[in-house]
Amino acid sequence: MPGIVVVGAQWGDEGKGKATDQLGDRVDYTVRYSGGNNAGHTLVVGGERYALHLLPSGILNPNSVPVIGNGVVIDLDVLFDEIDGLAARGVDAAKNLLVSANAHLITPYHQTIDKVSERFLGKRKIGTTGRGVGPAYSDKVNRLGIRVQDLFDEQLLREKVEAALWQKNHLLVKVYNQRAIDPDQITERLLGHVDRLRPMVTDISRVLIDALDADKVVLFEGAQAHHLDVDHGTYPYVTSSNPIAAGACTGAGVGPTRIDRVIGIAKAYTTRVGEGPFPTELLDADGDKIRADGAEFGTTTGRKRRCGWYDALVVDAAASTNAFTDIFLTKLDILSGWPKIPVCVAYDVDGERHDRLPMTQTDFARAVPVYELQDGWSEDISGARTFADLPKTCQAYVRRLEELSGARISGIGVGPGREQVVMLH
Ligand code: 2SA
Ligand code: GDP
Ligand code: MG
Repeated sequence: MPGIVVVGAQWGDEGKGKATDQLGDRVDYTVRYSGGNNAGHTLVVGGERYALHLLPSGILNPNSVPVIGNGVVIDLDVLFDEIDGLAARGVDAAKNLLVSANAHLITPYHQTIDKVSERFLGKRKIGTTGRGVGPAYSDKVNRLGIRVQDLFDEQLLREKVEAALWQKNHLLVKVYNQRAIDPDQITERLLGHVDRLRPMVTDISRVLIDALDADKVVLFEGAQAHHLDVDHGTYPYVTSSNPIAAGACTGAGVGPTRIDRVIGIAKAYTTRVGEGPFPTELLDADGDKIRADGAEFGTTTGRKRRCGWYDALVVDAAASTNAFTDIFLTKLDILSGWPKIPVCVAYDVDGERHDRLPMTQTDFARAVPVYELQDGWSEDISGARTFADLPKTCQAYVRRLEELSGARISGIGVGPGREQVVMLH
């Protein structure tokens, strides 16, 4: 089973980092294919917590080659800070890391534009992470982006930075009331990374195709999630890339027939960070309790995550579009102690019942959840290692989610630690 994709089934932070790490020793290559350092993937190994933003979670597995694909936008300052931070903790992330020559770079002007445009949007802001991700992807699509390979041609780099800044400086000065950005300063800053970066840069598509041909196991690690996908998510409240499974093909350069398994990662409840519709959101003390119990704060920005009950329509939509072969259900332990647990099984939109996501965002934003009440359990389940260890009502909760969510559940997270899992298949 050589090509595996891990995808978030909700709005991110489902525990993709931990799920990726779970596949552990069997994986030869771990590939980030979308997003940038807006991501925050947390792993807890031997009691040590690692929060990764740009490097794939496989970095902690010494047998797996970490790869950054062409679909990722890279802030080189962040990349090398992350590598140095890991080195200080005894992890040599630079040793095997491979970076696509076609990946685009996030530069300081992308961060500036991200922040000022959010301010400018006011009430209509997206709630971005402010890391410059959206503006870097805009430049990519607008054919004004700077790619990793441009660093190796100084003259070209200077011309490209100048071209990219020409329009932006007008905008920054005239519309956003900011200072113009000096292209030479940016170019020098980028060139400062060249020597360290050069040995890592390669044709990632070729490397991965050769690996797959040799029956190596390649794990594509999604960032963000289905409902933050720029095409399939709750647009415009989305990120600017394609986190969906198909994004692994464009973002790493492998054909769809190379993907054998797509694992959807779904939290046992729902969270969202940033703006946008969220039908099962709890704006009361129950939401606060889930946030406190689940430590639901942004791994990158520290922002409070919005919390709510499990929404089966949200996961079902992700299961269909991504063709999940199975689901890894995370954070089930956080639901211990609720006498009854509501699960959203349909929406009411202006009196009409919807069993699937409505077609338009106008309807989705007005959707009122129709809940089914499941019996809860009071036991601490963080020590469970087999399905039989779980209380009967907890087993029934899992089975009901499985029926509603469009794919079989193959594993369950019962705590943040690497060992805190119940495997079903
Ligand atoms: P951006 O910065 O342009 O990608 O923001 C656009 C939307 O995408 C959301 N987004 C995320 N949602 C969940 N988790 C993310 N990573 C961090 C984490 C988030 C954090 O692991 O906790 O620390 O705040 C992530 N990255 C982007 C974002 O909230 C916007 O809604
Ligand atoms: P990602 O972006 O999908 O990788 O998720 P994040 O790392 O942003 O957020 C998930 C959080 O939940 C992290 O702090 C993980 O350590 C933690 N986590 C993952 N799985 C579980 C689980 O099954 N139970 C508990 N209690 N925590 C978990
Ligand atoms: Mg996260």
